[in-house]
Amino acid sequence: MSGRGALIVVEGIDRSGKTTQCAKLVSALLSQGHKVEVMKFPDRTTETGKMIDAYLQRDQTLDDHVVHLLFSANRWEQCSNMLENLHKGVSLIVDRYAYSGAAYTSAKQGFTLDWCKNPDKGLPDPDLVLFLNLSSKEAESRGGYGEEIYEKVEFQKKVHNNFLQLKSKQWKVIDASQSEENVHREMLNNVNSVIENVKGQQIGKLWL
Ligand code: NYM
Repeated sequence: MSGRGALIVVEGIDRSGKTTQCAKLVSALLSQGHKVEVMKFPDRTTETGKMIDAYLQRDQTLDDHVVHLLFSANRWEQCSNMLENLHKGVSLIVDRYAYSGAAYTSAKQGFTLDWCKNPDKGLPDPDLVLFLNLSSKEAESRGGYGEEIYEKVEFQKKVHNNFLQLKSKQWKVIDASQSEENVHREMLNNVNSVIENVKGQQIGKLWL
């Protein structure tokens, strides 16, 4: 049956397994015959993405408000492309989205969750958010964090709490401490039912 694609977002703190699971999800969906594409935010290939990348790698200092707005702009750049794909019946698996934007910036001093959500209001609203739930301690034990700017256990703990405050009815919290295969199966089951259910539904606007 034809119909629009589903917008599926995968969120979690650093090292919760998002990127591995997105790849497994896409290949499973493709082999089931679905039209599907994977996307990742930040998209480091665009002009805003290059500025974000330089900031994350500590090559460039930027005001925290500016960084936040760059991350949001980096998503808005893809908005029309995302809507076009969804209307064509392509489902999108998105590795991080506006929830990361709000959860990371609001872990910084002087930022409220409410302020952080504002620039992303009106983006396409996900049909499903798969939150890979892992404690910051457990995430750190997975081989340690890298060199990027937010990769510190205390900061990740705040980010984790912020994510949980953003939970809404489209969210499914997945225990990411399970085996890779179990996490995959749980994600795939949720995605399969959402792809079927959204076909006749309109695409909503995030946080509006
Ligand atoms: N990040 C990601 C933000 O701070 N705000 C955002 O809006 C997004 C999408 O960028 N530590 C942070 C989370 C990560 C870092 O992401 C880079 P990744 O998935 O490691 O490339």
